[in-house]
Amino acid sequence: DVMAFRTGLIYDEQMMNYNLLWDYPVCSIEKPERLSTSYEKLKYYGLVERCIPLPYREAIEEEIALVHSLDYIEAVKSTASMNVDELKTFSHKYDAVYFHPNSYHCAKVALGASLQLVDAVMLGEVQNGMALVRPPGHHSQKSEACGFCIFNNVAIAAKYAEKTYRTKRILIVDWDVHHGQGIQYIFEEDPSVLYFSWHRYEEQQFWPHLKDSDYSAVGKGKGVGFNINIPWNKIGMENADYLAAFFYILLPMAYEFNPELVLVSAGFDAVIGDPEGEMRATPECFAHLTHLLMPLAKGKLCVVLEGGYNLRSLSESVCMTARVLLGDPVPPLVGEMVPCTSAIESIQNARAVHQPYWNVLKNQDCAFIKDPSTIGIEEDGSQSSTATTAEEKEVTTVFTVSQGFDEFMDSHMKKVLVLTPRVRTAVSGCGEKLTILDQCLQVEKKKITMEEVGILISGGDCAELKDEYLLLSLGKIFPLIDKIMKREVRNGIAVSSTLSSGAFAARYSTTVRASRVLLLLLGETDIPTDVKEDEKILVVQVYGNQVEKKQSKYYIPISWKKDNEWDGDLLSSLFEIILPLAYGFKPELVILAVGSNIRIQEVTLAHLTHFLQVLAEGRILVISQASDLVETLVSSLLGNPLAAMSSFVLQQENALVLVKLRRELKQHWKLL
Ligand code: Q9C
Ligand code: ZN
Repeated sequence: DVMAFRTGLIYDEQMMNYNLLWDYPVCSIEKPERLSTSYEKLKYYGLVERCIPLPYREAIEEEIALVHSLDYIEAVKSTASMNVDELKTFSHKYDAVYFHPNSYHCAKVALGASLQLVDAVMLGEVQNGMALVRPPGHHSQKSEACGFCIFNNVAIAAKYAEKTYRTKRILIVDWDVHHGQGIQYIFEEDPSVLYFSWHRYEEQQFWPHLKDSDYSAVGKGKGVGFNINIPWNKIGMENADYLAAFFYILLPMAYEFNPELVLVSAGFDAVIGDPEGEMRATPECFAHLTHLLMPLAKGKLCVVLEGGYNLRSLSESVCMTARVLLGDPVPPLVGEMVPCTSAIESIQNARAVHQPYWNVLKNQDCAFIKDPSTIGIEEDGSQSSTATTAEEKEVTTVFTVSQGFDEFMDSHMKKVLVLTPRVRTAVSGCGEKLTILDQCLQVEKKKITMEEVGILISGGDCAELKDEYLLLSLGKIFPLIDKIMKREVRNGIAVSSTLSSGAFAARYSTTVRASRVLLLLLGETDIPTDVKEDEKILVVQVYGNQVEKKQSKYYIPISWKKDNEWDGDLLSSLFEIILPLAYGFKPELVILAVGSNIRIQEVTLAHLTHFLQVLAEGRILVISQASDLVETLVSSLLGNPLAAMSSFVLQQENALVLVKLRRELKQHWKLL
């Protein structure tokens, strides 16, 4: 099975061979067990054997010098022969870092491991991968160690990729809870690297206390617009806050940027239980974040460990990330999916400050909120009305880190660990003899009668039922839904001559234990009133012509003003409306029905299909009206890497449609 072996893993026990040799509480949390515990847990979940082990190596001086000064490299080298007193004196020249005689060697291995991962991904030996390394890197600077970091692994990896593979655009996503100021400083004048970081900030009260960490630091000179900071001014940020940052900032900008490689500065100190971050993301949040990054850069994704100091939170989150890299389904998120006021403020301010540099933000609501330096700019009252404050949030669990935390994690992980159906994709009556269909399970059609269908949609206009093509389509679709809901397969696809089969499919799903179904229709068709009003079915219909359709709570039409080439518009509406809505709705099945006469490129549909798999543990049924889309759609359902989109534009007229729609939706829905 090709797909099972696509993720590289680098780990070596050598990187555990250094530790703190004197009493220095500031640094005591950065200990060798961080690595061993993570690796043990990967073994425990059977993930190590599913990855391709990649060999580590020591980085050479020339590579270190891609970022660091020769003087600094010499200074670090000299620590290898220091005694404890000398090490202590040397360490205290820097902020929050310690050296050990083996630190220099380990720092070279951590960097070498990161570079090996970049090589394997860039050469196509693996699709993606993870490097479990210490010391971490993102705080270290040209001539400075800082915050447990000695060499800047991820920054050097980016420079190395540019030099070795002529990579022109690299996205660095820093999801560590601290600001990777080292990475920011290295690339702030460089437009070839888009750096994104969220971090605990508390109006500069939190370490490293830099004004440079605020959202106003957008890059300098040629690099202006290529540095994105999201400062968290409150502790206790949750899954919804992190997802909101991805949907409203990172994903739109990353699509416009169109990277050729994605590097993740993957600290896991924003997870619940971490003593440094004091945030409340749960481990499966990182499964979601990983899945959301996978469509970029044709799936070239390198995850490099940074921080993470609660061994349980760290190791569970590492496993969540690895599982999704391997293509496993994304576990559901628990809890109410509403970001807090403070998070919205930070996100909105980051959008506002970046608006001049990014087309995708140009025609959107991007006013600053409560920014003392921009007197005269009004607060966006509509935004804050849907949000809760951190205190208002329903606190589902109360524990102290020492007491009850493991019980919390045990029960939590039990709830979210999903069993993967053995078969990924089922197909029914997809006609053509495509080789890709050999990787799928072929499902037998059933004979469906008018009576069976008649009871699904009651009342009035069932003229459709006279259409024997509809019955034939449903004969393919219903068995697929049965198999998906019985967890025999993860997802499925059928060709249907009529788009209205989507509504019948959704209705049928609710009779076979799907309590909530998201039905996303692309194209024109009439939807029966009782499906539109069914609170178990959230219908979103996106189409290109300007037919007025009446919106209601469970029926959301998105009608573009400009009806050609709405590829970028569709993905924007996905990020900023459809996914935020869906996260709140928590569907147990997603049905995507794709009409044949829509003017959307195949590659865009593949991206859409990938993103929708972040919901409902990947349970998705795709109905395609056109049989020539099957190959692309199946490939996305199978979890294959996606081609890059040829362009990503949110058209001005259509941006206005989204702005208006968001305002209206807030009446009914607490949006992410
Ligand atoms: N009062 C990483 O997560 N804390 N580094 C210093 C000083 C340092 C974190 C507190 C935290 C460094 C990679
Ligand atoms: Zn950190």
